[in-house]
Formats: sequence, C-alpha cells, structure tokens
Amino acid sequence: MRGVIEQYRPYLDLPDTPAVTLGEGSTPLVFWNTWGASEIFLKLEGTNPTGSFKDRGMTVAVTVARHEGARAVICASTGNTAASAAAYAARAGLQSFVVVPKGRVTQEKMLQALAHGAQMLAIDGNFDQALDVVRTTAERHPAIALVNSVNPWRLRGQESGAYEIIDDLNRAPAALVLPVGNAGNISAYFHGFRRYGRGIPRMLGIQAAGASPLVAGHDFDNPDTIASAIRIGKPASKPYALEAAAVSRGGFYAVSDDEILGAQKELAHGGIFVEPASAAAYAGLKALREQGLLPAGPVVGILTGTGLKDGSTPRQWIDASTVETPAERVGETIIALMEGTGSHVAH
Ligand code: AN7
Repeated sequence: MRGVIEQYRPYLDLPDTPAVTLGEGSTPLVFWNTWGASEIFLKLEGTNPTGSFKDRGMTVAVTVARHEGARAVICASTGNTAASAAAYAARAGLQSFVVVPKGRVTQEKMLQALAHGAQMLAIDGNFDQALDVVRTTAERHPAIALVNSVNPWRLRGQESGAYEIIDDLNRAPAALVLPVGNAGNISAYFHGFRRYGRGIPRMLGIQAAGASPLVAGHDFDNPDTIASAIRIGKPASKPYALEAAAVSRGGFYAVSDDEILGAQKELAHGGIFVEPASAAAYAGLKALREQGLLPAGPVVGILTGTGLKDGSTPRQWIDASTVETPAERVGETIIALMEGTGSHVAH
C-alpha cells in the first residue's frame, strides 16, 4: 500500500511536500457476474483505511492543508468525511472539527471521528445547513482548512479511483455506476477519466428516492432516506455532476429504500458487506439492467463504504437468524439446519 499520493503524484499537481498518508487506495476491483453482454465489476472502497472512499481525497486535502500552515481542519459530514478527516488530521498533527446534523449520523462513524480526537459539533439541521456553516467558518479563519469536497484537492485525490480502474481493466469501462450525495465523487471520477486520457465511461449516478435532487431537477429541503450517508438535498458539486452525465451520455436514477435494503442483503449474501449508501449503487445497477440501460462490456459499480459503518440497518435481518443452543448439541443442531429439518431452538 503506497498510498494515493505516491502512486499518482504526477497526476495531482501537488506542491513538493511530504504526504500525509495511511496507505489509502489500491482497492480491489472484484469481478461479480456477467449480466447479458455486461460484465459487472465492483470496486470495494470500504477497504480504505477508515472504511470509505473519502480517504483518497483526504490524504491530498490534509497534505496541502499542513503544507499551507493550517492548524486545524473542519468539515460538515454525514459521517464518512468526518471519520476520514479526523484520522488524517490526527496523522498530520492537526486538530479537527466536525459539524454534523444532530441524531442523523451513525454511531459507528461518530465513534471513529471521536476516537481520532475530533471535536464534534452537532447542529439542529441537515447536512446542507452544516455545510453552509463550515464554509462560513473557514472563510473567516484562515488557520482552519475546509476539507469537504468543495475543497478542490479532495476531488483531485478522489480522481485516483478512475486511474486505478483503468490500470486494472487496461481500458475505460463502458459505464460507471455510483451513489450520489453531495456529487463530489461522480465529479472526481469524471475528471479522473478525462485526465487519464484513455476514454470516459457513461457516468450513471444513483440517488435515494427521498434525496434525489439530481433526478428530480430541484433541491430537496428535507431529504429523507435510510441511507444516511447520502441524505443530502442540495449537492455542492451539482454543476460538475450534470456536466459529467451530459458529456458521458450518462444520467441520474433514483432507487427506493426497499431496493437499497434488498441490494445490501444480496451483496452481503455474495460476500460483500456495504453500508446502505453503497448498496444504492448496486440497487441502481439492478434497476438499470431491468430497464435494458446497461451497456455491453465492463461496467463498474463503486461500493463506497463498508457495512461495518452502519450496524443499525442490517441488524433487523441479522437478529432473526441466531440460534441458541447448549454447547453439547451444536453438532446435531447444525446437521438439522443443513438438512432443513427440526427446530432452530434446541432447548
Ligand atoms: C458511503 O461523509 O457526504 O456524492 O459527509 O459516505 O461525493 O457526496 C458522504 C457521502 C456515497 C456520496 N457513499 O458521495 C459525508 C458525505 C458513501 C458516502 C457518498 C457518501 P458524494
């Protein structure tokens, strides 16, 4: 694990300064299945050091912040940016401040940020309002670097996902399918493919139906979905995202919370555990397949974060399947379960 900066420094136009890195990037691109003429690959971004794709951009943003003399970093977050910012700030010896929508961030993500020493500030409001607050704060205080994806260095780092896919497939895929919240990632991938100069896939952005401003064509004042990471009603990178979809002949599609949960379960039963926001990408792949909208050739789904970051959602289907049994009856209980006979509860 060399880290994004060492791997791709010539593409990043960075100042000559040591990298703040945790060995992010180089994530697995897993062949999943053949669907008609499409070969489906899934990129497991949950294998990054803090469990999400945010680390690709954070290594670059925090490297530059430290180089420019910042004393602290600040971000608004639905959780993953917070965890990543806190970890990279800790690595760099900087303070971190995280503004979150109160009660709307998973415990696991809060725990991560706090473990790395972040100061958490919870506001009565949603992500979009939190982002407004941190933008104003960073403008007024030059020693505090804003590390949301409105920081161009974040997006430069996230472009590395596109470079890796081309390096792995030895060509650009026919389509890229990814979940969209603030629309930073889809913008970064688009610019990454463009910069790498080996072709641009159709950029297909998936939003949760209750938070789907790019599908509906208007902002959402009260975004609502089980996928808390992408509960965002006013995407900051909207203009870039619209350009990405238009230039690549892609588009934006909405999936329901039920489709997201079904996709999460299907992936888990295939060995891949992701959080609901990431499952939205797979739900999108399935919906596009149904509608005959997947092109022939390699199609890559970006699974943005690990399932361990949101225990609340899958717990509903996990609790039902644990069998209590006396130790001496474990063997016979298993045999009975394998044969599909007998009671699950061997008391
Ligand atoms: C798992 O952490 O916005 O469209 O504050 O955590 O680039 O915003 C997270 C977003 C997809 C959407 N998947 O990416 C935050 C935050 C996961 C995410 C997205 C997020 P963008």
